[in-house]
Amino acid sequence: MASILVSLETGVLSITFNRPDKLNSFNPEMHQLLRQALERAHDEDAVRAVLLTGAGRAFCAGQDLSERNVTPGAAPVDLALSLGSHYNPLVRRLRELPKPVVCAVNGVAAGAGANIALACDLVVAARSASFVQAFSKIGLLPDSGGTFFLPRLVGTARAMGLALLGEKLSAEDAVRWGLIWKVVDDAQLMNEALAISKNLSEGPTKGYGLIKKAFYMSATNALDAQLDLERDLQRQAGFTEDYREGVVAFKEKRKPVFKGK
Ligand code: LHQ
Repeated sequence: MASILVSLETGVLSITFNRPDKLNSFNPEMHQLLRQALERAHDEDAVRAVLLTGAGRAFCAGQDLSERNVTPGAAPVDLALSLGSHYNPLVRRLRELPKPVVCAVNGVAAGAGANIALACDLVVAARSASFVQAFSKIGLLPDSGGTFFLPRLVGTARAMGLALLGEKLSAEDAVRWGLIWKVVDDAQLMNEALAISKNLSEGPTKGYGLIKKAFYMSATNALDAQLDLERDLQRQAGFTEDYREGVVAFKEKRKPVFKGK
């Protein structure tokens, strides 16, 4: 069985982590297949939204620790190599993809698995799901963007508590804290996540890409720079076919038919 399942339906590219017996933890093959799937999402016009989820009871438990040869007395492993070649490019790919990425967190999301979920644009979680910054339990710090996303999403006090204590945060607390978009009953998770993804896949794709860019740049821009950015991106949005269609449809009091152009 492939460690990542990929299917394209009505504009939504569904990507499913598929190592359920290992709680969908990452090995090199999974990184490679995920990279290919996200490149496809980037390159194919038919892909208008991405839906990321996990098979089985977990979303993703981060790095597969059984793959690492960490034993007493063994030579130290350079973890920067793995971050530089796999995790960091993955986080950049998700943030820079000019199409919306929905994450359906179906179960526990731990270590890099939690932060990859947070790198997605819209996170919906099953009520039984949880988020764990497991890193400190093994002597590490949050990676895969965790030290960037967490304080910005929930504030330094809560981010620090999550990182230092490494305790499970329930999906309900995650939504209450503003870490994620929504929590739904377990049985409803995929229906809800698919409905959101389909809705997005029928939207003004180029405009969505510009929304992502503007929000993600606002994390580091001052107001002046952000106002200039909004002006420049709105120029681009105004040149799209979907903008014209949106305005015409509004005037004609009908539902717009966006083509992602
Ligand atoms: C696992 C794993 C796992 C292997 C559960 N690997 N088997 C990347 C590389 C470079 C630099 C450093 O940073 C990184 C990024 C990272 O992600 S580092 C952090 C890696 N992840 C973790 O530390 C999480 C470890 N796992 C856990 O804390 C728990 O298993 C969680 C909270 C995910 C789930 O807890 P439970 O629901 O109580 O399940 P469990 O602990 O009983 O696990 C079930 C099985 O899955 C068990 O195997 P077994 O044979 O005993 O049934 C675990 O060993 C295995 N498993 N995570 N990451």
